[in-house]
Amino acid sequence: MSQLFSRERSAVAPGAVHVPDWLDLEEQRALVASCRAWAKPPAGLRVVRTPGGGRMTARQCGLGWHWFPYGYARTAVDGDGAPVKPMPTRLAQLGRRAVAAAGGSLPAEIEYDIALINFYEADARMGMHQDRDEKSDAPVVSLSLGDACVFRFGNTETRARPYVDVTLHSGDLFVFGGPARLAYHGVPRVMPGTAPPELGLRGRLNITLRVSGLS
Ligand SMILES: O=C(O)CCC(=O)C(=O)O
Repeated sequence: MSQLFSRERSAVAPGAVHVPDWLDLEEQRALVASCRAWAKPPAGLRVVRTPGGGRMTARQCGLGWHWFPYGYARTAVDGDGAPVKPMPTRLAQLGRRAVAAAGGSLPAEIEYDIALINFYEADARMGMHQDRDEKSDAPVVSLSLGDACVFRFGNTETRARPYVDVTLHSGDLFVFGGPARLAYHGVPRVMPGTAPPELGLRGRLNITLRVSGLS
């Protein structure tokens, strides 16, 4: 990505690390192609409805486990009911490499077994929330593809300030674990038209890797 200042890796909060440009263009292309396949039915991208009657503007599907508000299932219980697609070994390995790249390590017996794929069109966003439906405190690994976005990373107590806004670009890695594992976070804004043209993607994809702690 060409820009005036190079983007540096940064510790956004204790336990939260942003690694810009972690995925090269070939890796990004391969992940976008896979996301296109994962997004298809059965158990493909769906609109997520919340118990209060709202609907999330980012569409989502899962691999390994299906997340719904607020739990995990092996089938798309709030979608077409189909069995969730399996967690690819290469994503589990990517999660482990991501933790290492962020300066951490994952015990050998722990494996990433959930991938949530979020697709954001220009006006989609995600409200401040905690990732708290897992039974494991392993770090959350987040990969960005396509349009850049503002990623808001806050504190563990409240959705409100203090928080930090970080611009995530295509290929960026963000990992949060340890004292930051239950920090509130969200995506207040996507920046339409900022995806690398070579990627052939309009919009933003986010792949979030998690350890379920479920059997
Ligand atoms: O799209 C992102 O970067 C954040 C996704 C997220 O917070 C989630 O899936 O829980």
